[in-house]
Amino acid sequence: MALKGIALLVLIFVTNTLAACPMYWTEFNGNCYLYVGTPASNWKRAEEYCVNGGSHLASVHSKEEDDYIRDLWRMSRNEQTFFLDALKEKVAPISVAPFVYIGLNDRAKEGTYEWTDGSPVDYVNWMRNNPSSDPALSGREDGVFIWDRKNEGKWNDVRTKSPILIGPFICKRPAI
Ligand SMILES: [Ca+2]
Ligand SMILES: [Ca+2]
Repeated sequence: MALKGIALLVLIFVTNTLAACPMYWTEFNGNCYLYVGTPASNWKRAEEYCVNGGSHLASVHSKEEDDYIRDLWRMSRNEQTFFLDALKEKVAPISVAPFVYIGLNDRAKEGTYEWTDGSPVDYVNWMRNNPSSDPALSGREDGVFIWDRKNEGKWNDVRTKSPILIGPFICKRPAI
């Protein structure tokens, strides 16, 4: 009996130790998420960072997942990671609102959106007037971030290689 009890405890210990997600990642509905504030990056380098660690920029498939990611970001973010203050004079103040990169993009075909992790596009949460309706703009804006303009946390298509839009991002991988 005692041995069985110990075996059960060991099993619980091992199960908990071999958590479904790597250290520092958080689990939600069978996936693991990592908020990365450092290094802050543009969309392209953010995706490269995730890929180097065996993941991709986060894909979002439901309002629940959207809310989860937004909460993770709002809890984790440090306003110091936004390097835009020095640019207030040069860009519209509106751009200073916090943002976080996710994996949605239309790099392969303009106007056809895909997730970098290859999952289907079955949910979107675009900000009004996005993706940009001006073809000159949308043709250059092929990555996406969640933007807290007016604390709305909606999605905006943006340039993937911007030297200015340097910010945090969220990587996602399946739980083990
Ligand atoms: Ca585009
Ligand atoms: Ca846009």
